[in-house]
Amino acid sequence: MAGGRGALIVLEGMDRAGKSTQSRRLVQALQAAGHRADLLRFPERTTEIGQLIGAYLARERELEDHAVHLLFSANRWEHVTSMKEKLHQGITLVVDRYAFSGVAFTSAKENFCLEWCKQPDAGLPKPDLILFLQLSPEEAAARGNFGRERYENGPFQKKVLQSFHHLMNEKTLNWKTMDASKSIEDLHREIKTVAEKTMQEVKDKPLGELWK
Ligand code: ADP
Ligand code: FDM
Ligand code: MG
Repeated sequence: MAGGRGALIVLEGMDRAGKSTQSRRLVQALQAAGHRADLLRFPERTTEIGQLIGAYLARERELEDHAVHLLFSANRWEHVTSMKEKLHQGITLVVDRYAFSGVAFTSAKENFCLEWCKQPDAGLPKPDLILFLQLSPEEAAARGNFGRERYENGPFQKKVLQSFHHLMNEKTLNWKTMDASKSIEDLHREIKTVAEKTMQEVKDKPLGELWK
């Protein structure tokens, strides 16, 4: 592979931490610097599965909790072939939420354990870097009120955050916690620096498998 593979870089964090802003900004900056980079987000609401998820999140339809968990995972699996192709062509993928959101949100529900939640995503392309954008609930609230989507309420988000902390304890994954209270530009510069370092480090390394 001339030039090596692209890096798989995931942004995670609580609602309004700046994941979507920073992932867009990072892709723009990488492209402007001459790298090949693409933006992905999960859920990817444009596919048939994604439309079902979108309707569930908008509260337009009900789905059983296990079933919707598997749909979120299936929505990632349906993109795996194209993700691997791009990575192997040397394109870096910046992903706005991934399996960690999947596990954190479902395991915040009653009667779901972390292990069951992780299983459907085991074997997905393993991120080379996971940036956790950390922001207090108070600072997040200052960025605007919750919208009307499912899961957008304080008590549930608190449980989600606890689940994220469990996942971040896994040392086989390259988590980096970023202070998301910084300005958009300052945070962007930090993110771009760690992203470019990771891209350099992994270009000749094989892509891993998540949770395997
Ligand atoms: P997320 O995708 O994590 O929910 P967004 O990127 O959509 O978050 O940002 C949520 C809101 O906060 C948007 O209105 C965005 O413009 C604003 N925002 C994002 N990052 C910052 C920041 N570093 N400082 C202040 N406001 C921000
Ligand atoms: N979400 C996201 C899940 O519950 N499971 C998942 O696997 C993923 C990727 O969907 F509430 C939740 C998290 C959030 C919602 O919102 C997606 P955004 O604003 O599109 O990120
Ligand atoms: Mg977002």
